[in-house]
Amino acid sequence: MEIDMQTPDPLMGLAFGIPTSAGDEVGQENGHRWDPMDCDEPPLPARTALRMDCDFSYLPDHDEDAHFCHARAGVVGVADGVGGCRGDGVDAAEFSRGLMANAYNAVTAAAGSSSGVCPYTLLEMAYQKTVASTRTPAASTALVLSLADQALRWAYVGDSAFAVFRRGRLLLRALPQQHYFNCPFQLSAVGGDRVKDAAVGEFPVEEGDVVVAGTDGLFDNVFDAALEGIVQRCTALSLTPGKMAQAVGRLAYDMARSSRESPFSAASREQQGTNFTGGKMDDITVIFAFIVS
Ligand SMILES: [Mn+2]
Repeated sequence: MEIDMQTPDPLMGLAFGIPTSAGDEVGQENGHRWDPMDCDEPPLPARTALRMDCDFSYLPDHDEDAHFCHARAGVVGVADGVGGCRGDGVDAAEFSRGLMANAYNAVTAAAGSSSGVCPYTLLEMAYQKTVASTRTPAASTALVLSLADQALRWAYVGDSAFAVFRRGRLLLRALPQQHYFNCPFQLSAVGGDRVKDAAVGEFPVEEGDVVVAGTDGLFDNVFDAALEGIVQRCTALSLTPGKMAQAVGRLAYDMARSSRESPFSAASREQQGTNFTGGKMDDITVIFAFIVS
């Protein structure tokens, strides 16, 4: 099976040996707002030039996630086409793919400029270009992360999220934006939420930090503590970002198909009073970005 072939050997069988309880004492970040103009300020002079080494795993279910990794520019993006408009001749992936393609093209065009990419500006530009080129009623979440010298900056709308690990411990976790259970904030050409609703912020990173970004196919299936555990194991094995992404993608894939408690079932019980257990079948996008010097 393809999924088995792409799981790193040392990690086969580990998926269910990892604790799945919620973590504690973790910084949660709902994106304190910054004035988008801040992005025009040059970043602080770098003590040590940091860069990003990134790779991904994508395990499609209905194939409506989209993403990009641009290591040289230090920018990653994740988007999740919202399935509510699937059918009726609507391609629910059209807006997510448009956002990521337009963002990636802009990053490529700007690569080499020294000031770093502003995630909010990039998301706004990608949104405007996508709206100008499509009339689809499809909608999408979106997350853009960028490394500007010593700072990781972000802008996101919805429940595509990220986490930062330092020396194996979860340090920062983006909180999803949702209107109600299983209904994330979403961008579309025909109304809905706006880029100005994005959670934005920045956080000082160090060499050795590990950034994990993904769609709800990851974060609704893998508890933070389990993610922390697998990051520690992968780090001990000196795995590459790509192999780590595959290992975490495999964990999310197995959790989605299990009857075990998941973040999704826990939220379903807490927010809706259901007694559902098990994971969430969904596209799974996982990006690992190592902060290196
Ligand atoms: Mn999803």
